[in-house]
Amino acid sequence: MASSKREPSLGNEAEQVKQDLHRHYKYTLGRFDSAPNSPYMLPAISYTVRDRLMERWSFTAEEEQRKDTRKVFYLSLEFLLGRSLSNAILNLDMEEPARNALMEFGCSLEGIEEKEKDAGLGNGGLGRLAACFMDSCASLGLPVVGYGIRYEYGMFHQSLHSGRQVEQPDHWLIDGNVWEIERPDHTRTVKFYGYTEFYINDSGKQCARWVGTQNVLAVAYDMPIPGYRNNRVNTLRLWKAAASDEFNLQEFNEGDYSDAVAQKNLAEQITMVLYPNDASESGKELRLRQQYFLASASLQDVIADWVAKRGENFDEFANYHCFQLNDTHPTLAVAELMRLLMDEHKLSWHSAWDITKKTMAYTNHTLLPEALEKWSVRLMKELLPRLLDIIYEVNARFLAEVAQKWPGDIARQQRMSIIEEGPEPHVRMAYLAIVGSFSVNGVAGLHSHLLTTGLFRDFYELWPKKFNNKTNGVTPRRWMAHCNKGLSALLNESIGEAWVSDLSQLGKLRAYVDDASFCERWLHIKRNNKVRLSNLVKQVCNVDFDPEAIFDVQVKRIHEYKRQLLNILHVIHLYDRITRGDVAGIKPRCVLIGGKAAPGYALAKLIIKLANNVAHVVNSDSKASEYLKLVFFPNYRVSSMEIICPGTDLSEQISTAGKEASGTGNMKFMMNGALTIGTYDGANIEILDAVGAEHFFLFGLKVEEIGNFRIQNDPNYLIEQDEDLKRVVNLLECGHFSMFEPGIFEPLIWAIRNPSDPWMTAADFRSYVDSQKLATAAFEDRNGWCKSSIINTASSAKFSSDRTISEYARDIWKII
Ligand code: 26Q
Repeated sequence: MASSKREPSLGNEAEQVKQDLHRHYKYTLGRFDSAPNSPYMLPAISYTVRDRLMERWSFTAEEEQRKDTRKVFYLSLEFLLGRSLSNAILNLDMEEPARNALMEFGCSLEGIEEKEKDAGLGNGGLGRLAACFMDSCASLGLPVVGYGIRYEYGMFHQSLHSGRQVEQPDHWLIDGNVWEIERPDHTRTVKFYGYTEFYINDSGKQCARWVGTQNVLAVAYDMPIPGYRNNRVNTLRLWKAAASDEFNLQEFNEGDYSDAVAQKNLAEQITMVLYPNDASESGKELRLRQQYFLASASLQDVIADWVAKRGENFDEFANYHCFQLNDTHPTLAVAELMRLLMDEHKLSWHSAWDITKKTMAYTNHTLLPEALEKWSVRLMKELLPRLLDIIYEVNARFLAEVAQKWPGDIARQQRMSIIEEGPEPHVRMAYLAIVGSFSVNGVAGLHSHLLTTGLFRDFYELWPKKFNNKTNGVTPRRWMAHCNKGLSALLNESIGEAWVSDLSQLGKLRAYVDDASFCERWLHIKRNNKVRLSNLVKQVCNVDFDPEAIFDVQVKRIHEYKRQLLNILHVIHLYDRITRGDVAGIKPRCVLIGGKAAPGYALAKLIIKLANNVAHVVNSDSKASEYLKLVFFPNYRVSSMEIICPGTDLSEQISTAGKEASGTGNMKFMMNGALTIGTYDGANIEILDAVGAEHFFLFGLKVEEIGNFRIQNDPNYLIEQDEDLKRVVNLLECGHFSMFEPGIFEPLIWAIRNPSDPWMTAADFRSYVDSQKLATAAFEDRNGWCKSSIINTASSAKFSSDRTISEYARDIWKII
């Protein structure tokens, strides 16, 4: 483990921690009582922990200054951090002293920790991946800085009204945020609108500058990212938009006060809210402003740092910097770096392009062609005219290269052009990212393969060496050590404590699979975690989950391709069998579904409504509820996953093959000893490979099979042929789950019956139900299941984000 040499003076001695807690409560927060329920205990303990972070943070900063090494900048519109206190306590090894100090106030550590609001600055997988990566970079001692946006409102709060999703604002900063430090001295100015002016400089060279702009300030807020017990603290810098005084003053002098205020609002809107779409929502100007705001502020920040140290000499710049683009969202960085280097720092096109191509790296997270980002040329011309000039020039030079390689192949030039021509021309952001980067990676083996053979095939033919795979991972600190204390204790005792920062140690667990007393303890821990989850389900859904039943869980964003609908069809099928009295082989099962739908995604919202209606019918049927429970768990977020994944037996990873780029929830469940029921898709394939087919419930069509199947696929025929499916669809059609709102599920029925069903719901139904039967039977064999559970955890080493980050660091970033 990489560690900083200097020893921090602020220690974890019980007495010192107690004193600090008292001091912060009284002097920092001005509280003179000591009520156990005081809302100020959370900030008081947070400040106490933060003091210890601060010292290590300053060491890391000092070391970085001194060492002057190559650095990586992870650019992402999303960092889905969740809670910080419990994470900092774990990574700083402060659990005991923190617990004891709080006890003096009559508080429990867990009770205080769960009062912290999640930092929900992301939609789902991509945002949480960025957070796991930050944890791994700090834990591996790597010089990586995260750059993102400090949204005033994070991912919306989901509540349910009559079973329908209602979005409410997530004002996560309302009680203040102990985990950020404002750095007004790092404020940057970001330009919008205006026009390009060409001029001849003193040495007679033609230059361009962007003038007549409206400027917005970017104010830096830094969040500490502690490494795991290595005295290192990295930085996540989040930008907040503020109006520039200069602009206000000008308006004010012209006597238009209200216009000035309106302008201020317009500026501050930029970082007001996270867009809650996890597939691209096209065309929203504010979203484009967010993207440019992040790209420009971050690059200016990095360049200012360089100039302060090295002056205006950029010869070595590319050797010292690498920018990792988290999907296309920050891709304007390609054009912005060109602009800054040419217009502001007077480099030639040639030198600027050389630097850009050597420093930018792009990660793709989607295979859905409709989710590839595009921005209209018209909008870009208005908002970012100088960047559009640059994009056109990049494209012209790129197409010349294409023409040289494939002379006369006009179709190919059109296909590969960064500009999609048509009545309304668009900029294809993924193409800009590929052309401007030295590395393009997918996030799981299959995904990377499908990128080079499908979506980006032309580019792969041109530059095969640019393309690579980096299979995702998740941090074992949050997703095992923190969220599963029972399992952690057992692991520490049996295989030692090193696994937390070296997950390959988990392999040693295989030696215990036939150890009966170990198995008993394993099952006991799982049972405790299931009781904890049952209590949560009781509290938020008022439904009783029996910890003896199999806990069958699907939590993730609601999407057609993720096929929550298929899961619900299976529940309906079980319900149908039980109510008909056909209970042979049916065993108690508790099904939990959770996740948010994009506010504008009607069908996804209808799936939530169906889950709730089916839940209501099943849970209130005396016969069915003996065997079967279903809940739709509201407001699924990072902190709920921390309780859900340790309590899960069966992890649902049932996307249509070829659609889920990787998945990361699948990895969290596996680490915590759940078995997967899943398709041959994304990282499931690698999970299956690691764990072995006997410990995984594989079902469904594979990518290669889907292509052929689609041609002759007729869901209506399949429904006719399959008695079980027919009955399920009949129950839906006869309004059994929509008694009071007849017909509301028509669009979902149509989706199942749709002859061109893109999600293969009917096609995979039979094999899904059969696979579920196998899972039920397997669960009945308590010891066999326990063995599989242990083997799942034991085989999960590959899915540590430490492994993923080591690969990025070695292959792309070249920093180890
Ligand atoms: C884009 C433009 C405008 C508005 C919103 C967006 C937008 C926002 C978020 C588009 C996509 C996202 C998020 C995508 C995402 O989370 N993808 C998931 O990434 C995971 C990490 O690599 C993978 O494991 C999942 O398979 C993938 O779905």
